[in-house]
Amino acid sequence: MRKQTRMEQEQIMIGNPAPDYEVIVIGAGVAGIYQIKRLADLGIKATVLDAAPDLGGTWYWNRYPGARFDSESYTYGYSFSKELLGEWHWKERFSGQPENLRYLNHVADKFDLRKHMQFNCKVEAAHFDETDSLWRLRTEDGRELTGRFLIMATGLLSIPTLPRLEGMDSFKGRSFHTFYWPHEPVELAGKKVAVIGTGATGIQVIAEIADKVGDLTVFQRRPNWSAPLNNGPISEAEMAELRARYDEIFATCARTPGGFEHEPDRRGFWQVSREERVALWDRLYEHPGFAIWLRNFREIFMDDAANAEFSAYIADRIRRRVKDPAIAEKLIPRDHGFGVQRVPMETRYFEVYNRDNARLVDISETPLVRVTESGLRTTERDYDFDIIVYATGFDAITGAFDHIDIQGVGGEKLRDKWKDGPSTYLGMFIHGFPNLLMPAGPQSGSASTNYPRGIETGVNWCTDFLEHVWERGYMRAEATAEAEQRWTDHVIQMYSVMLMRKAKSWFTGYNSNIPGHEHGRTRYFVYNGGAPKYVSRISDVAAKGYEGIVLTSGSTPPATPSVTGIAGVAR
Ligand code: NA7
Repeated sequence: MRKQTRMEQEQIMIGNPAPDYEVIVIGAGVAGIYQIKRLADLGIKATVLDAAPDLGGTWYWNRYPGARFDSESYTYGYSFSKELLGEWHWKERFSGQPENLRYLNHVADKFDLRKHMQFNCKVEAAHFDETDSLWRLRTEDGRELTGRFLIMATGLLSIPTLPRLEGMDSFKGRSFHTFYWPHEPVELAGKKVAVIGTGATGIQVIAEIADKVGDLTVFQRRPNWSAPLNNGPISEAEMAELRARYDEIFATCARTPGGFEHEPDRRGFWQVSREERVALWDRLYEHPGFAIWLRNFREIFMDDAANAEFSAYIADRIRRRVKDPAIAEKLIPRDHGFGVQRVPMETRYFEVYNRDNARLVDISETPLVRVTESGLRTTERDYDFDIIVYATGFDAITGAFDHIDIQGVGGEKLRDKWKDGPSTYLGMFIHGFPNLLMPAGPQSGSASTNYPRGIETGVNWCTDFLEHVWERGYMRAEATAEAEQRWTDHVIQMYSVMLMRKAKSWFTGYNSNIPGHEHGRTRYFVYNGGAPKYVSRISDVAAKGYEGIVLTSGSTPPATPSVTGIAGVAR
């Protein structure tokens, strides 16, 4: 048993152990920043812990060239403050990492939030204390903190994963995962650079550095469907127009399944002629952002034949852009259709392969064998490099949870409970882990939609929930097993109609670099019902007095829930 700290002993002696904080938030990214803003406004004693040296989460870490939003900048920013909306000028339609990080810092400074944040503070363990109904956290530097509520704002893609290749430590040049791209400028001119991975990250970094390096070699295991981002600057005048439309923009985002300004074409794929379909696609190919994905016919996501026709259209686009027909064919995915994996948006990506200094190595044909002192070896030959860039993805969605020793009631470990995939109630609660909230958790609406829009929804809901709890003097909140089962079943059932259920993608939990995450062992990570339905579900739960959640005043829950009903979780 863990030895009690002096403070704990004193608290127990006075008979009313008070936690250090009413709320501890883990993660100072987009979600954590807004969460602490809401809590600070309420005057709640709360803190944010983050392992990084500063705030920003995703935008603190991912400093690789080309890192930028695929969401329209003005739909990515927070909507909670008119003053903030009025003063911030997004310089590009799809803003890059440096500006994004500046924005988050501006928000934190404007609302004086830094004083509530602790950096270089890596949480190693979080154990629920059933006697005192609070969370006991231990940080890497040996500190212990207690909080009545624990809010996980740890991000969807915050644990990068590397290939498991022999010799990775032996390489004499520089190598890094894109997530850990160095903070100081990396000299690329004249350098021989390898990029492994052609997901959203690889596609961004490859296109950005191709004309800056001496020589670029891309190691591609599977191509991804990708289409032009069509980025551009936002002038002062355009920004003024956008500001005037903010209410309308956010109202549209709230109405659309993806939480973007993009609304699906509801005419019906098979109800319009082939010529009309192609006319739409020609327009969408030139349209900025995810339009090609989200303004398209909805059948693309569910109907194999519709998806195949559209995929063939995009394949032709790729053939038109890549001069060498053999390379073009290698860049066209064969194992999945367009849009069933997360669609990376690109800026002159396909043209990279027309350059004299760039080459594509198809490692599905000639797999990587090992890393050598001077570069990479495939089954065919050795390659020499100065820099190896791993754009190899993340232990997505649940990775950040698995990296903390989270223990709930009876010492149950969350990583054991979620061994084969997450199960949650509303993507916000976990049965057996009382007083733990996830404003943008697995199986919530945020992961599959415009993330900050989902985050604001989740944070607002969680904050309202906590106010409900505090106003009534409850100490403990836990989702019932039944509520969690029904929600998880609902999430699983929604996958069954989506083509994406078959995808080898982080949306289904696939990651070849993590044992147990092989393709076919589907993890039901995201709520696929779209933002409006998700909001309607969680609002309904709140309106019904937070049904599915047992709220109790004392430390130990009663045998029969005293407050909220546990039957009839809204479906
Ligand atoms: P992704 O989308 O998971 O892509 C990872 C890429 O790395 C993908 O092409 C993988 O090929 C490749 N990969 C991974 N491991 C290996 C090994 N061991 N050998 C060769 N190639 C490998 O991650 P991203 O960072 O690009 O994007 C993640 C999200 O960030 C993105 O969706 C946005 O929301 C932002 P595979 O497909 O597995 O054959």
